Amino acid sequence: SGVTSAMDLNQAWADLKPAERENDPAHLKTEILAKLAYAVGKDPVVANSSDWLTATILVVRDHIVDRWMASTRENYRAEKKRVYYLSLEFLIGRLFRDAMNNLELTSGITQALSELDVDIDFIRELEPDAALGNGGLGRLAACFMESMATVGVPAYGYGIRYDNGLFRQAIEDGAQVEYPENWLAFGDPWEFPRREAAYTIGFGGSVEVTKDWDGATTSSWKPQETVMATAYDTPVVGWRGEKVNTLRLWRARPTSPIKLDLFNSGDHMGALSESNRAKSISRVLYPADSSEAGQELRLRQEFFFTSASLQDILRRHLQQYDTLDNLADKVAVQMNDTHPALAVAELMRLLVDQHNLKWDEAWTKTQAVLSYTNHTLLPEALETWPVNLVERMLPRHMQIIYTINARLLTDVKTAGHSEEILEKVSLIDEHGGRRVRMGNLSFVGAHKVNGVAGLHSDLMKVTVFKELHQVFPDRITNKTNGVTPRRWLMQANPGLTQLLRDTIGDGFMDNTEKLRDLEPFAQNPAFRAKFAAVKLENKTRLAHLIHERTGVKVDPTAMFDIQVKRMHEYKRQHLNILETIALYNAIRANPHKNWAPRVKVFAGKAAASYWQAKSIIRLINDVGNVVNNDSAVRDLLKVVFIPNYNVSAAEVIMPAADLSEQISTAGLEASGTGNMKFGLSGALTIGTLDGANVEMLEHVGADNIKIFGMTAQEVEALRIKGYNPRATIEGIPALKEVLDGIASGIFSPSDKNRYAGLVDSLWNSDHFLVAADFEAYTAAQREMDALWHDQDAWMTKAVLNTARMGWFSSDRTIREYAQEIWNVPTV
Ligand code: T68
Repeated sequence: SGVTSAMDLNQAWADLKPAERENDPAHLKTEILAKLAYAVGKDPVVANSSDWLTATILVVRDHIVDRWMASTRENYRAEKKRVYYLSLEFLIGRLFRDAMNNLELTSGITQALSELDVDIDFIRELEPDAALGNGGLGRLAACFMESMATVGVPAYGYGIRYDNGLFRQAIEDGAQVEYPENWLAFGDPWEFPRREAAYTIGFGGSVEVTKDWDGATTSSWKPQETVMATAYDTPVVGWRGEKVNTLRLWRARPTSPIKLDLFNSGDHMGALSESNRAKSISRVLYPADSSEAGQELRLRQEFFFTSASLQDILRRHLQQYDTLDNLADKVAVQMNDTHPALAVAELMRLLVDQHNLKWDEAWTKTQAVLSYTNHTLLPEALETWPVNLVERMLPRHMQIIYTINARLLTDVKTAGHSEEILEKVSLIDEHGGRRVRMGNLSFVGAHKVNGVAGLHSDLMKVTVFKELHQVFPDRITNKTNGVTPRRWLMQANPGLTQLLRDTIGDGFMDNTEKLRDLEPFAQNPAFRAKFAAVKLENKTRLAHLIHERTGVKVDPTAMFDIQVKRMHEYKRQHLNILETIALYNAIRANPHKNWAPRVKVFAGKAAASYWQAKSIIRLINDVGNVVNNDSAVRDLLKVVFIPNYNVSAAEVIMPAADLSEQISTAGLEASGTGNMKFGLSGALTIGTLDGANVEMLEHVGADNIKIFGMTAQEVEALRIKGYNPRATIEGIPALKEVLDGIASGIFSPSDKNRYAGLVDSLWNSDHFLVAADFEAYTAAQREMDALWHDQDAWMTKAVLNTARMGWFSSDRTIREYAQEIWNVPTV
């Protein structure tokens, strides 16, 4: 090999432009080798794949750190307003490819590694998937963090550094089994522990009231138990690496690790119990989405991270400005759902009890600083806590909530509102055991309250927040969700990204609205062929993953019809699988008709205690078992359930879809974000007029999306009129045949009663109106079959979906929050 002199190397290096210098493979190679030796402690000849990954991540991290410090320094110098995103969930997934892409180091690092005989695609897969979230809400927080860095909003994400993220799902004998997920097993190379950033968090105890010389009273909380919150920081780098923000996650530690007196007296367990009680707060993510956990530990988590974050925010503000007068000019706090709702009471406590502000002044500031995002209208998902639990755990906060409530009710009464309205806006629900309504607390403590799609925001005004909206008509605003195009287009779909760059140039990479330039190419056969080739390549990749994880071989040229998301009855995976069974029956009855070959793909986790959702998972697997082994259907139909759906799986799945299933009961899916990821990669959507599907219809046009079924209005009207599922099912022979088949054990011959509960609930209540939408759904699917046979028409629509999805970038969403809620500039 040619040995270059050090002087030559130095000269070549000096000749490079700064950006090229960073991406220079030779230099990156040196950096990786140095990390391998000095940070990982390995000689290249013995290093394993994980060692190479760690070394490379540490190199990428180094490239972030200078920019991180520069960003932080500049925000401080320019006295910029900071945005704090409080979220109990951040579903970030892997960071390696994301960071590399945003720093534009991908080509340099790929080459450097290849010269070192390391396959980047192999080591990339070794990074654990940080699953500190359940689903859409947590993934939205992650997309927002990346977009805030991209559009130049100085921001901190605040959450909990769970030891165990969302469980790993295995499918055993067709059923979901949960295993702990240990993302920290080998440490997290991205994070920086901040031993100095630690706060005391109190629980329980009592409130002491002291009278001042002038008769004014001061309250002071004397907690009975304290826990330490310590910070771990992860840098979040925006597109093109220009700005870097911070994700700060709190870990719970005992204030005193061990009670030595107890230990010495022989009570070894007792000596550690307090320590375990403290640590348990950041031990595990609650795995239930869209349902209330209702447990004490959950409330402890909520207060723990909210209090630590607010203490940190006030400390940072005071350190810079030495006054709280300008707090609302320099600080915006976004509450992601009601999980951080205690921020309303905690900020009031800190301002009034610790910083001696007058109540009214503190209240004005609190409202000006806080804002709140609602993610669901499902009544069972709206958080409420028993008053006696809050009183016992947070006595001072309960007093503050009572005071806020008393003032609120006085104001509302004075304004002339009725008793009925008073009862609904109250922070306390008095029906059957008194409970604190966290939604109302958040609404009242915030200056803006937003829904996550147009329909959802409209429905908020007439359902959960009807009365509060009457009293505060300017507070509710809409901010339709978005997804980051860096992860969901550039990284997940490199083939399409390259094709787009070759076709319309690079503009779309900085502004996704420029994807519109693609529209004329939808009519261009040569372009459509290339577009179809990319899709086929992505489908082949997914086919491999399916084979690897399920053992089922699928044909990449068949239509990939995909529904991936959390398992929930309102999302109606059962509508999909019932229609699939009907299709199976029809194929068997008429095997030589011109069917469109389909692969039905499902994936998603069910909350461990959600029996009905688990039953649907099992049915999908049982149906797959029968259908996939039935020679009569040949390759016309395959049904697969991919286990352990997570961000990394989504990155393979989204780009490979021909058809995206978004079929929730209208009015129940607040927005959906998977719908956007699919659309961006050119999938056609079959969906109800729900959530952001409504806006997708507006953007892509009615010709390019298949909308079916009842509207939210029709759903409401049907419920009022009285829905009769039995009569509905009796009137649809194909559906009745499907349900009778399931009930007779066709798909579960060893356990004929397995689906009795599921089938009975459809006959007797069918709360999510599966039967009512069944025929419309079937008809829509047959239209998709017909369209599939006309591949030119299909691909034209697919191209137009990609071309018209630019608006759904989370950059657009974040700019709207910045302008209309946070009052911060964007670049
Ligand atoms: C989702 N909500 C909405 N909740 O269902 C979805 N809930 O329509 C929307 O697109 C998304 O939020 C983003 O706005 C959730 O994901 C939860 O995960 C959750 C977790 C804990 C408690 C309640």
